[in-house]
Amino acid sequence: MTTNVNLLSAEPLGVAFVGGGFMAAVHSRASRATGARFLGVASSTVRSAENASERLGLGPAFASVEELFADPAVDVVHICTPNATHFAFAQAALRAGKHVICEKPLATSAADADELVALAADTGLTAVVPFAYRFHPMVREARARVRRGLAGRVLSVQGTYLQDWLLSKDDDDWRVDSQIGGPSRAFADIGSHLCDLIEFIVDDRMQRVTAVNKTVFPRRGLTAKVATEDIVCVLFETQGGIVGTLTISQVAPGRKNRLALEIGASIESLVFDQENPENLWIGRRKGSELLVRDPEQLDPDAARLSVVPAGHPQGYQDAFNALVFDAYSAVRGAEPDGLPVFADGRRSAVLTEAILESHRLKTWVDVSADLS
Ligand code: SOE
Repeated sequence: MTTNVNLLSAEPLGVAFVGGGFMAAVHSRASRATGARFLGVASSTVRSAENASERLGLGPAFASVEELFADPAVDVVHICTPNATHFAFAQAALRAGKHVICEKPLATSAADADELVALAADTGLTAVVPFAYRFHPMVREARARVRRGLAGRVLSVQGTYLQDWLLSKDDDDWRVDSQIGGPSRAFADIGSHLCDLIEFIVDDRMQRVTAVNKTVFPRRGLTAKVATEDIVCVLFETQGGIVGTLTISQVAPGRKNRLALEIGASIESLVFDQENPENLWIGRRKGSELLVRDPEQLDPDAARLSVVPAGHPQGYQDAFNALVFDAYSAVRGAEPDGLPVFADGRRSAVLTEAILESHRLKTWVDVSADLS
């Protein structure tokens, strides 16, 4: 593992952004922290690119996304656009020789995600999907405890990812519309993070899944016919025999972004809640403890991601900063442990299709073909 590539002393990378919404703001703050050179932004119209450029300080507005991809000074492209556009933009960026950080879901079908993985491998370019929750120090601590055997053998997982921003029938967003957001909403948007995090921590893969999905509002706001799900309940079993349940909802009152998991192993239970990311509850038959982030008490992988001393809270943006830092280090030739790449985005697309199929056919879906 090489992680000590010194980004700050190297020639700054030239970066550009496609899209100018909430996620572009998060990406750009993380990119700025590395000292990257901002070369501009493209969006659906020149006017919205200009607007994003002014609001976020991204550099000049490109007249088109093609012009952005053709700029030889651009080393890395951040794709932060609605889901249905990710495939074509990521493909064009790789073909133009750019390193890519593409928002999730990487693609709206597993077949498209396959193509992108193959293209990334052919070009040898760095191709990252920002499963940023992997970059919380206490997530790394949980992973290290499983890896080092401190937690014992993992037996069960209980995961939830709950939000309430789509609670009312008047709430609407492009993610609701399957033409723009893709065939799955709650699972592809947030369930994907949850599954990625579980597989990352327990170092095992779901082998079969069964799901029940619910669309609470058949029409919302401007969307006349809602074909995407508000709630998903999943039962799964991993290749290594871990069993688990997941509840994913975007209509859970009072829950803003509650990704929470409980890993039940034979010696320890490990509980992480991304709304309180400085803590990891470690349950033991005797002597349970609430471990509070303190680099001096953490595994080296978790301590590496602790950017401020204990007692100075870190959060979501810090995790994102760490992801972008590691992605740029990979562009420089490092191999940072735990960097989520296009293969992880593809994995998520495979699970998304399995969840939709399981709900449709009211049956278990075997995803073991994806494990070889
Ligand atoms: C909206 O549901 C959203 O912003 C997701 O798209 C993000 O991936 C998640 O981190 C927070 O919620």
